Amino acid sequence: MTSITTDSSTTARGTPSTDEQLSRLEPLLTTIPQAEIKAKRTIAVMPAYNAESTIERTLCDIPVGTIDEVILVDDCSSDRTVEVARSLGITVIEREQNGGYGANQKTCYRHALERGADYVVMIHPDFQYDSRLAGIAVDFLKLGICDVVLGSRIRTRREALEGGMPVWKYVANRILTTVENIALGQNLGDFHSGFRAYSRAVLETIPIEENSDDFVFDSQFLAQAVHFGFRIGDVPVPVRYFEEASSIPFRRCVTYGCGTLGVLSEFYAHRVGLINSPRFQNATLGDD
Ligand SMILES: Nc1nc2c(ncn2[C@@H]2O[C@H](COP(=O)(O)OP(=O)(O)O)[C@@H](O)[C@H]2O)c(=O)[nH]1
Ligand SMILES: [Mg+2]
Repeated sequence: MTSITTDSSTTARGTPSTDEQLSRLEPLLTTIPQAEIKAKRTIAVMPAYNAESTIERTLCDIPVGTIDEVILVDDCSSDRTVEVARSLGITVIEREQNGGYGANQKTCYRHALERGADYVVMIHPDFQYDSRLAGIAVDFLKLGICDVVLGSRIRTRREALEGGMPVWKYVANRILTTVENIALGQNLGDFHSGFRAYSRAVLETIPIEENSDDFVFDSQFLAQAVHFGFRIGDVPVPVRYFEEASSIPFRRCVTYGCGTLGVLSEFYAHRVGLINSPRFQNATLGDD
C-alpha cells in the first residue's frame, strides 16, 4: 500500500512538498470522514401514477441499508397504487388533484426536505430504471464529487436499442442531449433520464415551484442546476422497456422536446439580460 509522507516542508530545491501540492488540489478530492457520511439521511422519492403492478419490484431492488426512507407520492392514480404502496410499509403521500409529473415531483421534494433528507434519489416506480444503483448514485453525492447524479440510459447505441428503446426516442434523445451539452457546457450521456439523485442544497436552491407541472420540469431543473453552478455527473443505468414502464405518447414527447429547446432559450435570454426569469432566481442567493 502506498503511504503519503506527512512532511509538509518545502523541499531543499524550493519545490513544494507533496503535502503542499495536495492541499492545493480541488476540494473535489477532499476526504470526508466516514462518520460524517454515515450521519447523513438519504430519502428515495417515487413520483407515482398507476404503478400498482411495478412498485414492489422497484422497491425490492433497492439494496438494503442504502436508503433511510422511501416516499411515494401518488398523483391520483386510478388503480391500487396507494393500497399497494401502503402494504409495503413505505411513506405514502396522496395528492389531492392529478397535477402531472412535474407537480408530483414538487410534492416529492417538498416532503423529502421536510423529512430531513440530506440526499434525495428519484426512482420511477414503474420498474424501468435499475433501482439497485440508488446507493451508488448517492455515493457520488456523499463523496462531494457531484451535486446532481443522473442515470444514463445510453451507454452505447447498441445496448440502448437492443434493450428496447424505440428508435425515434433514441434519435430524439441523441439530438436533444447533444444540443443541451453544448448549450449548457456539460458532458452528460442522457439529459432526459428519470433516475436522478440530488444533494439537499440543490433542492433548497432551485426554485422548483416556478417550474412546469408537466414533463418539461426535468429539463428546467437541469438548466437551473447548471445556472446555479451545481456539478452534474452521470452513471450508466440499465433500463427495461415494457408497456407499464413507458406510456408517454409520441405527441407528448414532441411537446416535451420543443419545451426543452424553449428552456435553453430561456436560460440564455436570462443570462444575457434579455429577460428576467423567476426560474433562474433564488431568494437566498439573489440573481447571479
Ligand atoms: N403525475 C403523472 N405522472 C405521469 C403521467 N404519465 C406518466 N407519469 C409518470 O411519469 C414517469 C415517466 O413516464 P413514462 O411513461 O414511464 O415515460 P418514459 O419512461 O420516459 O417512457 C412515470 O414514473 C410515470 O409514473 C401523468 O399523466 N401524470
Ligand atoms: Mg418509464
